[in-house]
Amino acid sequence: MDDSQREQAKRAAGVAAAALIQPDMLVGLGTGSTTRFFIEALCQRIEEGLSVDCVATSHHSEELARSLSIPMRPIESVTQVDLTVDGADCIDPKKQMIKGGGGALLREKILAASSREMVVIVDSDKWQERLEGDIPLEIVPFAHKTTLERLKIAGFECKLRMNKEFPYVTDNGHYIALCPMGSAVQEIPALHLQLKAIIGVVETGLFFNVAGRVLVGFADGHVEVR
Ligand code: A5P
Repeated sequence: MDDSQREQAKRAAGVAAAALIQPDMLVGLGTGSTTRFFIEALCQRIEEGLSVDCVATSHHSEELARSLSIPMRPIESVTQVDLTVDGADCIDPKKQMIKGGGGALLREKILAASSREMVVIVDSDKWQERLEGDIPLEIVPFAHKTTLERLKIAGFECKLRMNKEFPYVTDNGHYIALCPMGSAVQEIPALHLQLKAIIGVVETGLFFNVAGRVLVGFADGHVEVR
């Protein structure tokens, strides 16, 4: 897929997700370029008369939604969300995912876990037989050196995500370590538990047992629901 085909596939998935939203839902807004298409399509439905409230998984999505006059609630005030729509960096047939490429994995996981359904929107290149790519880990900043060292001792050579010459800082004031997935066949829940048990790791970008419908967008504009 070239860039414009990927945009088309992401747009198709985002627009299809907006069609799932029912009146008076509390909707979780994910983060990322695919979710942007969803938020814009949701805005159009609101302009056509749909009444919803929304809560965002990141400052970035919150700002985008507010700029489009989408009614927002602060995440602190929310206990139960009807439906959250979010992207993924990679997803496998068990609907296990790597998320957090946009640096928002902690809030994304909290909202996903608080939702009656998490709908995942991806372009077709992200549907893979096996998860691949780095796993983002949200880590405590003041202890990042010792946390990276502990990860290394456990066999995970992680790199700190940088923003130019400074560590990237999440909306929660944490840093992100990028952990290679490695080639060993590994159960995702066990890998998540192993990483999360390391002191200083706040949350991992491995998501499992949380995705409901997955909307896979294709370059020709069609969408498959999996
Ligand atoms: C944000 O932290 C991520 O989990 C995104 O949902 C994920 O990276 C997908 O982003 P794109 O839709 O931009 O590919």
